[in-house]
Amino acid sequence: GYAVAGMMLATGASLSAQDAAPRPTPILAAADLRDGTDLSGPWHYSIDPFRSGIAGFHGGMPDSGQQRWKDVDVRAEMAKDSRVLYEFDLPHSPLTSLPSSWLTQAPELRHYDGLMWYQRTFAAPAVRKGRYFLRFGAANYATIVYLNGKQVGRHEGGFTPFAFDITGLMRDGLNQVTVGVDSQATEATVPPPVTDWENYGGITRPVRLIQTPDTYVDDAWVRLTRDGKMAVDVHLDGPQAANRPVRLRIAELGLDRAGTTDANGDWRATMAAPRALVRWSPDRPRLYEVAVTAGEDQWRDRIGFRTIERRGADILLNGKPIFLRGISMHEEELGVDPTRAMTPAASRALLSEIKDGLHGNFVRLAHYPHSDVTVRLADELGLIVWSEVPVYWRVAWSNPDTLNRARTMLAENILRDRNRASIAIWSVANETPVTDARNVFLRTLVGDVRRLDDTRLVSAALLVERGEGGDHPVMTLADPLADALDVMAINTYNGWYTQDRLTDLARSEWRVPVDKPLIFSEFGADARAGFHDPANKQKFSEEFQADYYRATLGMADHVPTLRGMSPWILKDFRSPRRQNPDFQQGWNRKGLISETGQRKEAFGVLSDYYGAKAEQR
Ligand code: GCB
Repeated sequence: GYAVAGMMLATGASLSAQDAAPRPTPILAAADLRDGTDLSGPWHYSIDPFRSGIAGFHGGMPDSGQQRWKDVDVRAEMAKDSRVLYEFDLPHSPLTSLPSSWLTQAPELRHYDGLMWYQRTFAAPAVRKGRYFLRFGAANYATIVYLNGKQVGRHEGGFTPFAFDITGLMRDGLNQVTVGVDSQATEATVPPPVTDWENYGGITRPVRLIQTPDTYVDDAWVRLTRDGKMAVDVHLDGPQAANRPVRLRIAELGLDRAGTTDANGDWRATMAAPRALVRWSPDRPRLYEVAVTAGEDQWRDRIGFRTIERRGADILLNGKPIFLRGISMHEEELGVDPTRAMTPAASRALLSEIKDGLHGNFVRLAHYPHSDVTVRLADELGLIVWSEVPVYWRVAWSNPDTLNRARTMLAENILRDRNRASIAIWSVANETPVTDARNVFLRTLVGDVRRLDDTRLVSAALLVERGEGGDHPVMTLADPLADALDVMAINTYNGWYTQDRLTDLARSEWRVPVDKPLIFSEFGADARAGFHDPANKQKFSEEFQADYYRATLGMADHVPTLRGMSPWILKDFRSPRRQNPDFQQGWNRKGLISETGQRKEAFGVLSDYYGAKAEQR
């Protein structure tokens, strides 16, 4: 599709040197807390399965009658002049409500995978001053944006934010925004076409018009360093970014520090952490109002402060060893017809099941960056987060464009979220078979993480080799990438995808490097909520799943370096590859709760286990 040709570096990210992590522009850190106009609500939509609005059928520019972004009154022009032809008319096309995936917007779109056009108008502020950005929380997968008939930019990647400066293209009165979103994955995209989740095409997170002064705080990162100092990095953008006075304030802590940006608009400072600082932890998720001022601009965020490190096989939070009592989740809300639009309420319903229901302190946000709504809520509720990019299964390891895509989305993810205390682990990949090309690719991503954020741990969910030890399975981690990681993570499904008897699992032998923490980033078994089979405990019964959890937790207890787990998965989620008509009906049923929130028996097994572990501390 058009998604691939010429779409790389769509954010304007520069990859000048191979060793520099790409830096998307603008960053607009903490954009969700900036003043702006929410463009959520009704938008017109129109399908374009042959991408006629992107290229003519013989290549080149589309015919003028197919140029969807045109700012024309189709009806009036055709009525006036009988030679005029338009084969679209977005302002008279049906309406739907954004954000949401188109899969739920009309029954005939349930399996649509391709290019979709969206359009709406908004009124310019009566008095315009400073700069205006059009900021998308996420659009899946490749996006092209026009304002008043002119292209403002493109972006690739379904789960990270992007923004365009539209100051110069805005006009008085009504402005027309047209957005083409193409959901189709190819061998070269990230993720590639085959995954185990629904590909929710469309604009799945809010679109906002954000106003800033001409020179504004584009990025600010305030954190504790590994040795417990307070550090700040600020980047200004605009005509007066250089040699500009800036100020960091955390009023509740009496912190007030002034500085001056350098010629590039950067200010960096390190200082002693204030005495009164209460460190963020799952038990006490304290957040502070942080302000950075520069000229007319006032940047703010709510930030928690903590340290996270590895010492030998231990993970230390604020200097103390911690066990991660977690679970994995997809970005998919409860209900029979989810559309991947995470409202605060939808996110809270899921995270509170982890925190209160399971006695958890950890969540793996699989398999891509989740909404900022969810990450902020994890900050607030006190859940430690594993955040990852969709480098999943069979990626085109040797394709430099694919690598650039992955690097750009990783950078966008980290730059959006590195002020979130909840995030402890950045993961660069999931279940990727070992090859030389893959090792080079993933080591590049690990290097990028370390350059962008030296305060967190790096991991990847790895594959493990299964062998026989006579009467017990022998699981060996022989992945050369393990060297590059702080935390090793393994997905294990013995007893579900293998013929192992659950009663043998506890005797499994784990051969893993002993000098680093290990996490079970996944284990799980399907069960259809309400299907009981106490006598035979066949697969898909609640009893089988509960037994599987007991057995796997028993196995986990015998792995000396295990420091946490995020079983698969909190909630049943849509997956087109799961078509057992009796039990799955298009859903991966490994949830501990069903799609409507019904708890399965295994929920109680894990809840009891975590409850007891939480007491042990
Ligand atoms: C895995 C994948 C996850 C799948 C899960 C499953 O290992 O990482 O995305 O959904 O297994 O259910 O098979």
